Amino acid sequence: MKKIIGDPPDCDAPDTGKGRRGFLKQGAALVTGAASASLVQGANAQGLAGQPWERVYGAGFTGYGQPSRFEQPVMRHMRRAYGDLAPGSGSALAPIESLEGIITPSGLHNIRSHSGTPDIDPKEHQLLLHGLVQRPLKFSMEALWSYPMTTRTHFVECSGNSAAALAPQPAQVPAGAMHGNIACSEWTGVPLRMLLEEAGLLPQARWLLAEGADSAHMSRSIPVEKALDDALIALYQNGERLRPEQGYPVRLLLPGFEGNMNVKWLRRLKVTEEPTYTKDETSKYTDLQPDGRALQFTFEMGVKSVITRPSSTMKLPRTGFYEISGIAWSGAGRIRRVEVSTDGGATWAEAALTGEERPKALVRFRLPWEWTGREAVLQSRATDEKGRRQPVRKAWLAQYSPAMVYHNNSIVSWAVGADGSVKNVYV
Ligand SMILES: Nc1nc2c(c(=O)[nH]1)N[C@H]1C(S)=C(S)[C@@H](COP(=O)(O)O)O[C@H]1N2
Ligand SMILES: [Mo]
Repeated sequence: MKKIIGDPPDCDAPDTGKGRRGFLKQGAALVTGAASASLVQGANAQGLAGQPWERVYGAGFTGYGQPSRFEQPVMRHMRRAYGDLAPGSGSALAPIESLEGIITPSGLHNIRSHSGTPDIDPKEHQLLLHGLVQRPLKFSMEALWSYPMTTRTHFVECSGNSAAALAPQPAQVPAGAMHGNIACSEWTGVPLRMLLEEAGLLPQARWLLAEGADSAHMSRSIPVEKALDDALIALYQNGERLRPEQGYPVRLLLPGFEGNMNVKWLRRLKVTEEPTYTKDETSKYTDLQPDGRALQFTFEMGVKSVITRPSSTMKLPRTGFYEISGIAWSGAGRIRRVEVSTDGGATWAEAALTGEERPKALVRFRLPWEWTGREAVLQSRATDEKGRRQPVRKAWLAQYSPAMVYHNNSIVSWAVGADGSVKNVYV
């Protein structure tokens, strides 16, 4: 028999036990709330005889890891506008009802594309910067990858997110199928300001045309102030190169601005004096007013939140303690407060926040809740650092034409039935 080589020691720092004690203290408070852990009776009842996987050698390493096979059902929600005719047009929404924390795994990032995902060879792709500049420049990807970079966490939300929640009747679908046209990633790239300074803006420069290399040549006009502020030429997403669906090899990232302006597969930036009035900002992405006129250039995404757990189509298996959990964000900056109601907005309690120090990023909110078995209506209401607060659904609807489909940031309501079923309702 071969000698068995011991597992090499790892280099983890010793556990000080500090964090653990804190956790145990908090845990004790929760157990009295009758969470779902079961009581152990007697030493033999602990099941320490072991499971089959404890007695065999485990699987080998993988070059690129995948979720547990028991998690396979966690998938994006497809909204393919033209079905098989154009399988990459429309949206694939993030399954926010199955996710926790703040970062959306890259493989579950929402996708919103007008003409599919182009298969771009980075050796052939270039970014052109021209127009009202002293020195027009062309960047190969090799060149872009060698610039100084910065890393920031931001959400990207399609302005059509939650349009499904404007349907006359509340759809009974998972939260992500309605409100999942949003994701939050850690993005790394070159500040656009750096490239603009290298090219040298002429005094008349006011706008930038940003154009994608997909067959739709999706393009938008960007105010030069935003380009010089926090705009990023994004090259990495959650530590690895951008995913093809997110704009590989290069996308424009405009933190807090509507998803559409975050041009993927970026091939051209043209500095102009006026907006270009592209097809994508005239035929679409305008806000229809009650009098039939369309308001153009609503760049900043509103303050918003959604309870993800429990949410539509879920079922509470028992009465007792639950943690209400959800996501909040604002295009204007940081989230200052999220309040949660369990009685349809009659009373509100302040939720605990995680990640609220980051502007224009997802924040996780949580609130403990004791479900007694009675009917309840769960709502969340976010307020941002500019003091803006989510409107109720009726107030939001009153601002626009009934045909308006963009920028729905109104309060979302989930009704819990006496049987524990959770339904989408309009309040
Ligand atoms: N070139 C190009 N850029 C694009 C799009 C597109 O179809 N083509 N879709 C836009 C829209 S409408 C949105 S909401 C965001 C979505 O980004 P994501 O797919 O990474 O979530 O990309 C924007 N950038
Ligand atoms: Mo979008």
